[in-house]
Amino acid sequence: MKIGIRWPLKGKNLRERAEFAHKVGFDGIELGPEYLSATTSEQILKQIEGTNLSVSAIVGSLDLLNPDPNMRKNAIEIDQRRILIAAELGASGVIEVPVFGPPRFPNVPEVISIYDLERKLLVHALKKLAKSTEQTGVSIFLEPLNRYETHFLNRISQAIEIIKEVGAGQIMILADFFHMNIEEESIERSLKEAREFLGYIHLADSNRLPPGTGHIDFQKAFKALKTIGYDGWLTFECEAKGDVEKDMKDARYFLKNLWSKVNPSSDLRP
Ligand code: LER
Ligand code: MN
Repeated sequence: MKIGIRWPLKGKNLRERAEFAHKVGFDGIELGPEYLSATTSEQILKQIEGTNLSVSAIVGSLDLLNPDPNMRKNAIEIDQRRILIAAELGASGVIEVPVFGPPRFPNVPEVISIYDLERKLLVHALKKLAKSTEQTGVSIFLEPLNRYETHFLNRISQAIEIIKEVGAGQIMILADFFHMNIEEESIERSLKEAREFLGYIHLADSNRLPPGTGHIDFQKAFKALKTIGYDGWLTFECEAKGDVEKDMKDARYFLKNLWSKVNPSSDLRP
């Protein structure tokens, strides 16, 4: 079981945050754009040196469905560079949320729905990125978000459809338990359906607080992950309830315990 963290972290800069993540017992750290724009891979690796942390994944352009064609082209180029950066960092993939918020394209329902237009544009962009994923072994992780954060990609089944339509490269799914709790009929069933495309996981409870503090049934979800043989990252993306260090230690231990219950042979490092 590889547990990573995106937030919450303590510390002002990457070095301090990496030291915090290591101290709490995490295996990896996920990097957002705040770390990626003005820094080289070498500088990033230097900052986490000695902490034993891996970079689990990095964030992509988040702009593949910009209505401006020049911006879309630019977003693809950013992602091609991010895939190379991910390879240099040893990260498993580049996270893509195709669009946040409401639709930004004009509605022409006589010809095509906004969803179909966006889907076709996304498939076009992903086909271009597929080559870079094949050359590097780094995946693109498509992340469905709940309906209050995006109008477009809300459910795992939609991501599967898009990936099948691309039909090339390592385009995988990022399953975020917080969003799944809102959008999926059953977290376990959707994880099983995603089986061959499931590349990465974001963990939070139903309330965006640390796992174990809401009403998601993590034991059932972990059983589903065991059934499909998932061995990728489980990365925290939640808010702290009180003291960040204590909350992260408790939640990490809660998950390790559950994991060892469903995988009796796994180690339980406190
Ligand atoms: C936003 O809610 C989220 O889950 C992030 O992973 C998006 O990048
Ligand atoms: Mn997420």
